[in-house]
Amino acid sequence: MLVRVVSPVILLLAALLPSSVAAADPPLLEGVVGTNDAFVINLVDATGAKVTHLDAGTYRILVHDRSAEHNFHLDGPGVNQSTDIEGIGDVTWTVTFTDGIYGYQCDPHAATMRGRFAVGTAQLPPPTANLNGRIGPGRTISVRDANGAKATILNNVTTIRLTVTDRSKTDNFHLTGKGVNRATGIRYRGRVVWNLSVSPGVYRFRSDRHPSLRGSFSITAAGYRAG
Ligand SMILES: [Cu+2]
Repeated sequence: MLVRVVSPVILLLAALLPSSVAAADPPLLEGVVGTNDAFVINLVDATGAKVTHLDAGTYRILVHDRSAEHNFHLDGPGVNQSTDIEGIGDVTWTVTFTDGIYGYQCDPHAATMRGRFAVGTAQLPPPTANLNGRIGPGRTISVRDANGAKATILNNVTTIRLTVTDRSKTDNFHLTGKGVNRATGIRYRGRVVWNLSVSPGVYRFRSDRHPSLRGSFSITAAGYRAG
């Protein structure tokens, strides 16, 4: 039989430590959702500033869930805590954040009631992605990022500023996806800039004249609970 033995010396040392050292409280953050049933969710630090980046470590999260229509759901690496939708009241969670992206949201209204922050070495990507679309010269079509790399997966992007350079008189550049359906004219040659609101999902681009000229990229929303 295993017996856990605690040294009397360690117990004595613990008793002699000043309580401020032995029991330092983790930093306090405050989450608020649904004040006056408004569709507003927020996470702030001790100064009242919206949380966008935190050092890795342990924190206390005091959540004020003020509405029976909304909840507060905190999600990310090693953390998944939420209040009831119907329930209201205050609750304090003690959580440990590690390097990565965390999100908070109201589950029934996650499309609009959400926020996110980065911890440790992680950084939030800019919510606007600058991309370059190109059709022609010749039978070529592409969408590339500011560094010239092919756009494949864009994480947590909500808007895209897409500069389209159309160098073909016989093809156009046509982008489709959730909330987006934009095209240049087939005979048009020139440069246009589209500011697009995008949602998680696949966006496809093609020439309407030559459907084999096509490609796609995806928007993802890591740090948020799906649905
Ligand atoms: Cu809600």
